[in-house]
Amino acid sequence: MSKIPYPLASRENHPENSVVQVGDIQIGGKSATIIAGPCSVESRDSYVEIAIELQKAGAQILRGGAYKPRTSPYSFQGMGEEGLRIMAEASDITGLPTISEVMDVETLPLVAHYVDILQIGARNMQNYPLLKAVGKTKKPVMLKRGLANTIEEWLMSAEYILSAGNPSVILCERGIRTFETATRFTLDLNAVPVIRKLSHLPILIDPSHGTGHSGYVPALSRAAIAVGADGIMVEVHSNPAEALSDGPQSLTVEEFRRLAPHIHQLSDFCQPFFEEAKNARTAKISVS
Ligand SMILES: [Mn+2]
Repeated sequence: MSKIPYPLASRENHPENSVVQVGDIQIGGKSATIIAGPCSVESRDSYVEIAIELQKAGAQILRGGAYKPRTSPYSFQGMGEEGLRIMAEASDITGLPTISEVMDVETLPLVAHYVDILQIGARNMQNYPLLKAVGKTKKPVMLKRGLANTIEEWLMSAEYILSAGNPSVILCERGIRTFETATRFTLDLNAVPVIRKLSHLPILIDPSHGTGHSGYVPALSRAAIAVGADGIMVEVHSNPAEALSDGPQSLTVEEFRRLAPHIHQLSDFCQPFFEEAKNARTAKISVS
């Protein structure tokens, strides 16, 4: 047995890529997954309306925040259970699964009741009681990388969820804090090939939080697919200027409509490159 500190998350002990199944969607399968939606659920009508538009435009999973970890206690904190109920209704109407952030152990049963994928936000990446608690559920978990955490710390956090009995973990790189201030965070695209080498878990990229500027999101979305990510999660708002959270980094619906087909085309184009890399890697592991 190896001395790897994250035996369940490591590729060495699990050479094949893991695929997380959510309804008809395979995250970590052959084609890239697009998760899209507003940062926060703001009202029933606005959310249902954008969900229908996103579904038509090629989104496969709907995002939305109901419990929001905001830097300021005076900022909009989310709609809470009402927001989750709205997401469930949008899911019924569009047929798309949903993802929303769970902020604490206390509200976990509620979030797990309404949504299909539980998101652990960057600020909670090392909230160990919460990681253990989502590890005991049967819902897929998307684990965002902390904004000042190493890849090893991130995989250790994934290990908490896996070791609690939940095999359905998806990683999401969302930018780390560096000296650079031109963008909100520095999107660490290095993390994709590094995770591919170290782990079998699927990895997505969040270029919205990673850059903080909607104008940079399409380029980094395409880069995410070219570097081998299993998909992207992007923020989209029907009127970004009026958004209650993260408006500056939110695409308009029209911008998303232009981006989504490029992601699917790029994914098809890039697939053979990663297939080859995966075979090489698997062979190498089996001889060592
Ligand atoms: Mn946001």
